[in-house]
Amino acid sequence: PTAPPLSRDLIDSLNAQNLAALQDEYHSLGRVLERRGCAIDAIKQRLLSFSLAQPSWGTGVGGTRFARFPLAGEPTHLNEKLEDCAVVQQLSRITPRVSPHFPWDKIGDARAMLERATSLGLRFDAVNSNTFQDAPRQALSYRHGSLAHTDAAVRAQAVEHNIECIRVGEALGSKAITVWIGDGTNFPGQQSLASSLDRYLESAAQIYAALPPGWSMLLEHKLYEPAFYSTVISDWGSSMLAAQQLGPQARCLIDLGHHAPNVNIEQIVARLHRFGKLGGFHFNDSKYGDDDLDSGSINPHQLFLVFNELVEAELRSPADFDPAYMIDQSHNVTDPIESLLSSADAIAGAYARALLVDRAALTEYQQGNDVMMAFQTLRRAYNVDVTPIVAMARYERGGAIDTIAAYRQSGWRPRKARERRATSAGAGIV
Ligand code: AOS
Ligand code: ZN
Ligand code: ZN
Ligand code: ZN
Repeated sequence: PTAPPLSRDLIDSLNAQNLAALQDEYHSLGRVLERRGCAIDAIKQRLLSFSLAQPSWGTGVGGTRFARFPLAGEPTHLNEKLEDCAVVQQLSRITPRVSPHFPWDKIGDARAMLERATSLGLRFDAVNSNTFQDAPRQALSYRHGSLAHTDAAVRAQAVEHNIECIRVGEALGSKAITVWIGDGTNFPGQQSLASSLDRYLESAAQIYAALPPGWSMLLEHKLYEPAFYSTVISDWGSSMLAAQQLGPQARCLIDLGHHAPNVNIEQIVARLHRFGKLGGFHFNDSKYGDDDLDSGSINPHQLFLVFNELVEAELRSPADFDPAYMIDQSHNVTDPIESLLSSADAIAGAYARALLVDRAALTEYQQGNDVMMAFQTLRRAYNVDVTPIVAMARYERGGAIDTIAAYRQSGWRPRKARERRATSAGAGIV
């Protein structure tokens, strides 16, 4: 039996107030799209099968290396994080899975945790290992690296942790492990750039060998931070070569914030898919680096172009198209639930816009080198306000038409502020 956290009556009564306006806007947009030969219901239908994972760590307030400002009522452990994810899911209806992070999330009895998630209407997505910091009472330190460490004993410990994550993930019903490492250097000469990659490949192969059938190993590249001169898996090229060497179950994960400024990420999407290595995404937005700001808040056009490539990739080869979508953000100054709701909406909106692109016309313009009309074909889709389609799909799935308003009316956070213990300013920095 599933018991979602918010009152159904509240959502229904707020939806009742918003429904007439939504229907009016949906039908009016429907007429606009019909004149372009596009059926709004078909777009909505595609949205009905679109979903994203939430990061367990995204439910807590994030911070920077300078400070973290706790929020009264934020979750303090996985049980409470799941509750908050369930709130997001109940309102948005496109975030039914949660991606846990070990050892940040203490699982205890995995079967009980799975039951708890199921009772809240949630499932578990990719497990995340953590060898970028030392856990309390850990035997050997990751100060100078983990999977690529010079000392074989440290590498073995890091491999072991990843394998443990896979085992816990199996019990949780997960199907993938995401591996992001902090390994790299701060000084030229600090490490051999060649040997550190060799060591990584050797360790990664041991993790790969422990993958159950049907599982994926997602390699997440990142060009800097915490290492500031070089990182071992710095870019999609390194990630791709590693994934190719590891085998078919290894694929690449793109965190939108993990590239140098102005890198053409949509092209990376097309490249990875072309070679069967597009594993998944960590959605967020950024202005300068791995800022982990809310999806679509800074550069919604880039998000649209990424989805444009995704829609194209799926059309090209539907059989091997199965990227894992997840939000990976640090909510430092907002209520994390509101950021997750807003981001889920932005991501679904980018997808909806990409679905509006007239593919046949685009191909024709591209083929005929009609540069301006090819561009206009994308522009026309991007310019559409898709809010009514996204909201109608959400409503039909049982969610709230206005998610943030419903969340605020529910009084969830003030209630949790009375129930949950306070967190500290130093803890839980992501
Ligand atoms: C780190 O920069 C990466 O984005 C990882 O995905 C990381 O594990 C996650 O953000 C939690 O810190
Ligand atoms: Zn990430
Ligand atoms: Zn990151
Ligand atoms: Zn990021």
